[in-house]
Amino acid sequence: KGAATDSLAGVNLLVVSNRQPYRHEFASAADEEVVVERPTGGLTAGLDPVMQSTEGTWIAWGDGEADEAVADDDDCVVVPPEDPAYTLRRIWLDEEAVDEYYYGYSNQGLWPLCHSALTKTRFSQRFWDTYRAVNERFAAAVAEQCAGDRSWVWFHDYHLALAPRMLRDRGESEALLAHFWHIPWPGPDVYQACPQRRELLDGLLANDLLGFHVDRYVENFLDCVEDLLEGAVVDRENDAVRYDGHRTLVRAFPMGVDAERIDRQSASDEAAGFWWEFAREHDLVDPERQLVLGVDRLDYAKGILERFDALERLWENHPEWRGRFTYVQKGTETRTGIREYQEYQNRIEEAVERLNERFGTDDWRPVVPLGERLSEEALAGLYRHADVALVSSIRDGMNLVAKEYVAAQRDVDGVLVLSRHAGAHDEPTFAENVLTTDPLDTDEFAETIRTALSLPREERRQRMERLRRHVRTYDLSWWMDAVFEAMNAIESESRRLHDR
Ligand code: GDG
Repeated sequence: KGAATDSLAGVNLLVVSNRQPYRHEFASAADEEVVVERPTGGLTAGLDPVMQSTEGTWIAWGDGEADEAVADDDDCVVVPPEDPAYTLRRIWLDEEAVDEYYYGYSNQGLWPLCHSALTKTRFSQRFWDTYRAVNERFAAAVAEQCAGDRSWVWFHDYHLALAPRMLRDRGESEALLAHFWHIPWPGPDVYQACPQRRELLDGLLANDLLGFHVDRYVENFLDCVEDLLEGAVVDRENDAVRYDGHRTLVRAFPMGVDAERIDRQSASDEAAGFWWEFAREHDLVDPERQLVLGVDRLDYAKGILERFDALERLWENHPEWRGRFTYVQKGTETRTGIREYQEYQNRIEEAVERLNERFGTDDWRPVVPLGERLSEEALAGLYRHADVALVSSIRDGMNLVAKEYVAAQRDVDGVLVLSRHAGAHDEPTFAENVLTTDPLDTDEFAETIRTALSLPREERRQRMERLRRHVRTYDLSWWMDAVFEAMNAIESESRRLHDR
């Protein structure tokens, strides 16, 4: 924990997100016994210790089967179960609300909009009404938890764009509101396609602090405000917006990963055990056969089909590379209730079959799909042994896989191929030390993979060392500290103005 996190003493910290850090599920269909699923990975795992030390409240959609059953009257449980430290307050959503708020407005409206996939957007009045209603319920819950004179509310992501304004409308003018937007923010050209463009900006500008991963999104957001929101004044010098008598600071906070933990996991017995079994099963023990890895939610924004096109081009144009590397696609099914995702996932399956049929031989399977969810240790083992990682997002807020791969590379031997359209690529150390690709340029992408596979050892080491230093310095706790520090500064400034 850094200095800023320590200065949370005395703060009533409220974290508000769609996903909850702990899920309660029945151990089996017949059983009344409840098992608690712990937070894994990234943000939830990173924020959990902060919440435990500040005894705050986390408000989220209660999406576990048993959640409702274990809830007491006011929907709250204290977590973690073995050492209760902070309150988890669940918002219960019925199937229709999940369909319209989550699968609807959030993931068929805002997700494709923010990833500039306009032909995939579906905006409907029904989706919008439910999105508003659910945001209103979050705002009501937050309002009930705001107590004392130092409530800091930290909203997460695109599911909750309206909640900050709704909270203000409930009379919470004193609470300090921050919002982190985990996905890209598009420029006005794209953004204006959204029928609710003004309402969303209005909702977000009720925050005191609005965070994005990189400057590009900050600029895009300010451009949208300037072009589309009457009455708002953009202060470019300070990256702030004055609107409706309120000032919002808009800033970039490039999110990091818990690099130390991932490095440790990559050296664990579990990582080694998983790796050896996997390597034997897929003929990867041979040092002449390299491993190329992709790890994604199976989402069209990640450019997975484009990756298969590039691999096909590579094996087609350079037959000498057949048999010399295996591509492993660790893919997690996601949002399968949405037609576009179902279709995308089917097309991925077809591509895997096509490549394996076209190039496979008796002793070499070119593409190995891996669908099951891996433990963090097993995943770290895979990262550690991958000679090349491919991150080929068409658009991506940050992309943590790129950073996790670097963090797990304790043998300092692998090469990261990274799309110029992933937020991570905006960080100069990444841009300088990865092999940059443009996933839509199939020939170039194929050549970049070939270059990665044959990069001399010394160059690989130099690049990876610089990347590793970077992800260790700018890790997850650095990121949280940066956000808390910014909140602290805003609070001090407003107190100073108040006291004058
Ligand atoms: C959004 C933004 C932004 C995947 N398979 C397994 C597994 N994973 C974990 C990875 C990684 C996470 O899932 C994926 O994170 P990304 O950052 O790549 O992507 P999104 O899910 O789209 O996240 C993105 C992020 O928010 C944070 O702000 O970077 O741009 O789209 O952590 O490790 N984890 C385990 N087993 C798996 O099989 N344990």
